Amino acid sequence: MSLDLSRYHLDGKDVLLIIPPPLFTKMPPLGPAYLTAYLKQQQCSVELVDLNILLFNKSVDNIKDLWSPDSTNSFYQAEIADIIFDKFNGELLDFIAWVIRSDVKIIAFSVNMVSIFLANKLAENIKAYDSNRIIVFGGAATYFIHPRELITPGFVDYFVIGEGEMVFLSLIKRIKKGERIELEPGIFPAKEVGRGTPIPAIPCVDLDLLPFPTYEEFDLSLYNNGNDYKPLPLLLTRGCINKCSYCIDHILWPKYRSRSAEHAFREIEYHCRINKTKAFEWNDLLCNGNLRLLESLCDLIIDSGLKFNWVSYAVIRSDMTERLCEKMKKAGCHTLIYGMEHVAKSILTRMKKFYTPSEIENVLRMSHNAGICTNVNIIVGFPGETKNDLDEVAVFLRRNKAYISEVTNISGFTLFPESDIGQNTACYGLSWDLDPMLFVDSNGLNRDARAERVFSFSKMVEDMGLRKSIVNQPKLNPHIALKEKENIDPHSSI
Ligand code: B12
Ligand code: SF4
Repeated sequence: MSLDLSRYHLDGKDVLLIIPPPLFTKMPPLGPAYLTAYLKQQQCSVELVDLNILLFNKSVDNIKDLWSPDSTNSFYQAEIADIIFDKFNGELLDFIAWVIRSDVKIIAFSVNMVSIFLANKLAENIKAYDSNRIIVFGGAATYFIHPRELITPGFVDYFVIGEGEMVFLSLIKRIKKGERIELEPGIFPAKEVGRGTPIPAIPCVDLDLLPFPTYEEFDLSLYNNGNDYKPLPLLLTRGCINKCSYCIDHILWPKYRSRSAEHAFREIEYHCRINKTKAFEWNDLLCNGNLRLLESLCDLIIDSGLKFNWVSYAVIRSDMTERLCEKMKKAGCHTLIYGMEHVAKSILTRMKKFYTPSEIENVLRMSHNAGICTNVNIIVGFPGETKNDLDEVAVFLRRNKAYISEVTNISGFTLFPESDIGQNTACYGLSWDLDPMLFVDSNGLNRDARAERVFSFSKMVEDMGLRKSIVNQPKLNPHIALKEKENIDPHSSI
């Protein structure tokens, strides 16, 4: 059965922006929403098709599971894309034919590390019909070598690296003029893959200059289908105030920058009035990077009398106060997800997290006492972590059980080669052979032992009676797994 594409009009448009699956389906994706708002403001005509939500809403239950964060534990990322492509082959080929029938020249995809594989298949089919169409990939997956260089052969003309608004506009204008475009900040021509080094886009300094998303291009009724909870994503800041040793998010989003409280509030007011929004989820890495800004925004919300709930990530910081937590609650803060990650002192130090267990305890209790649901994320198997270190986390959770609403993520430690740890493996006492996922730490803890630790810890959290949401232990690339088994050079045939 074909997709209903009747609301979209491609002819005469400068660019088609596609959101390929799989991606979350609770809310519209914020990156593409920012891009379309900016392009429209700059008089560039864009049509946005959220293929992700269209296919998800057509799926039966067992296929819907492919969209769950858990699916990366069962399938390697490229396998998920293969299954979706296979299940929806008819719809996707019809979709490609529909695109090809139009005169839109620039076809862009917003990709993450899973959807990049499906986007590449779509691009391959588009190019097979008409090699003159220009394919652009942007989004989190284009930033680092992995997965950008795992899509071989790639059918992309340009990768946009980093914040897209300004660079994408400039790229579109220059493609339209037929200009020759070489490697430059934010633009990585595909011909450079394997030889050049991409340079991230220069981040926008004054975020108030960017128009906020209105979601006019989206059919908001499609998200969180069948559920009355219809949140919209928001962004107050980009970047982080910290530089934790394992993290790549502060690299993806360099420099901590914020909108003004007034600018963010105008957006909130707009959505409450126009989109009838009753809940928001902040996509910021942390909502409490600038406490004064957070308090000003809470004041504006409280003074306006607008009533809605919001959820956000937050960091543990010792200068959070009871007064601020109470104000946040009054301003609609429903849940805070704290990136607590660990409590053992030696691990926190190596993570470059500068707080103590008693500070964590204080912040969790303060938030809980203010009436905020207080969730935590935990990383298991950090390099050098001993069984005793993890026991300290268990003891902490037990002691603070009454103040913790949920353990949201229990994640097996992921080694990103671009992180501080990945760049300084010797200092952290680890090494890897075939793939970063297969690293062995100074205590000899390998991937299998880490996975075992994740699952037994997760079971213990369950036995404690604590609610838990997601367990992350992503599946290894099957080619690498095979090579590991055969123990031969992985680069020989991949
Ligand atoms: C909030 C968030 C979520 C929320 C999403 C809520 C929502 N509806 O938006 C939730 C919690 C659901 C989530 C889930 C997951 N997430 Co997440 N998430 C984020 C986070 C913190 C912010 C994303 C965001 O909104 N950014 C704000 C917008 C404005 O920025 P943006 O999306 O990057 O878009 C800009 C540019 O990338 C670019 N751009 C984007 N698209 C395009 C397209 C074109 C053509 C162009 C030119 C440019 C361009 O321009 C945009 C504007 O500047 C990022 C961290 C980060 N540093 O970005 C991780 C991040 C995106 N998530 C990540 C991951 C891995 C996941 C999960 C797979 C984790 C898991 N296993 O559970 C799941 C996905 C599950 C699924 N089925 O989709 C990774 C992606 C890694 C990668 N290389 O792809 C990130 C980078 C975190 C990390 N370091 O691991 N996530
Ligand atoms: S606080 Fe979170 S987002 Fe910020 S650097 Fe640390 S892990 Fe990354």
